[in-house]
Amino acid sequence: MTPPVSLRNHDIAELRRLDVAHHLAPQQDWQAVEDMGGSRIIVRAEGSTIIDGDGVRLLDGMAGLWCVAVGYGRRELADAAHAQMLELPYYNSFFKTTTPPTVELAARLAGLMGGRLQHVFFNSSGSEAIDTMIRIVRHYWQVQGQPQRQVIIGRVNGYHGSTIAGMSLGGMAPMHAQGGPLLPGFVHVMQPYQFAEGFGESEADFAARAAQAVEDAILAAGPENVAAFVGEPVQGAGGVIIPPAGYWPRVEAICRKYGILLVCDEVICGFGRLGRWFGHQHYGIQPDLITMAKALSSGYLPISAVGVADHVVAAIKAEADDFVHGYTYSGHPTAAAVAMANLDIMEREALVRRTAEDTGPYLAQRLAERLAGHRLVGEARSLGLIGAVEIVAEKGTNRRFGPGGKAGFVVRDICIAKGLMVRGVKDSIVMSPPLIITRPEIDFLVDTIAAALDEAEPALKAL
Ligand code: PXG
Repeated sequence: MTPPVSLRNHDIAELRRLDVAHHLAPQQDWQAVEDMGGSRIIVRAEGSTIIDGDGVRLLDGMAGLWCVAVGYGRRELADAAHAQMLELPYYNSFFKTTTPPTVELAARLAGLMGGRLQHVFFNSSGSEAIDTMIRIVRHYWQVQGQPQRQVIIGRVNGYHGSTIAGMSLGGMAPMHAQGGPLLPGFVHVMQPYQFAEGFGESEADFAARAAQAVEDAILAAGPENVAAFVGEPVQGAGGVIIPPAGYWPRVEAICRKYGILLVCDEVICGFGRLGRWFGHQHYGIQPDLITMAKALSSGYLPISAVGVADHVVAAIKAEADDFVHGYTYSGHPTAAAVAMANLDIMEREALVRRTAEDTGPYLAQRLAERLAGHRLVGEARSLGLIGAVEIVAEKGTNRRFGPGGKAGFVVRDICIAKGLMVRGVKDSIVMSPPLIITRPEIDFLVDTIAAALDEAEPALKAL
């Protein structure tokens, strides 16, 4: 056991009391937090390891919340923020002014996106990026003289943030149930989740069927009314849904056939997660817009962006009027400076190539060796450094323990008790570790999930 680290005089018991009394945590059951006596307080982190107030060390199999690509404790990022704050902590980009890091980051992202995606609009969060993307899409069709194109197609179980627009576009049933009425104009099609919805079907047939759902939705709405299709290259929060081969090229072709904008939400897949700078590059498709956040700054400061293709920007410029949208912190210089330093690290340490050629394949190999054959595992899948383990009641089927989609949470809690932070999503365990994760840490991650599954079996049978 590693000895407890310095607690820097945090009074953890008092913090937990105050947490219950005053802090409303996002996407949580506040009563459940109170019943457990307050949240676990994370006080420190280094590399791929987080450390809580009791000195317990956990391997962070989620990179924070899918974001801390370069790992924790990077002095370089703190130095970048420090230097920029002293020079110019903030200035806006609203009135024909802007700041050096803002422009430098836009140009750098244009280089990483490549192709037609040469323009960048900044925001602070993924949800804000989604709102910006919707505003640009709508404005684009207005200036194109087709203002009736208002329908935006998303997917069931897609996640696009928690603002009203983001959750309306997203397909999270619990969010829809609480957050209604949804904004009008959003339609949801089936997700390309073969394990749950195409079990036993050939991959090619399932890819064709899932893509056909997009075309059917376009035809149902009337192609002349459809503005865009939006999807995560790999659905993250929905449970790491890796689409079957052929799905994305088909969806792209369908969008082109009807002249509909193709949007990839790269908030999780962007910046190396799938082994390329952006997820759409892995699938060989060319979206008209992309959204990005999270690993853009490795979560050290909030910043997000929308990448926009030349032809979309050209159409809006031709209108010669203000695009009346933007946030106080759009292009925040300190956040942009930290993002630049973060990209410096990613490039210097070749984290994208390492994910594609070393750690990503190694994770896939370890999942195959250690988990795919486990009697409680229906499927263990990964792409780059994102993965999921499907928990099943009967090997060789996709039959679950109980109807409530709770198996993932049972196994997750045991993983945490064993020193591994992962997420449960319904009946699966999902992982998205920092891109700096090492092979021994990948071994620990996979071995811990296997041990947790063994230990969970009685509790799973009781579900
Ligand atoms: N798009 C995608 C694809 C996301 O994953 C957002 C947009 C919204 O980003 P912000 O920065 O506004 O949160 C996200 C965020 C989970 C979980 O439970 C995932 C996210 C956020 C919160 C929880 O896995 N992703």
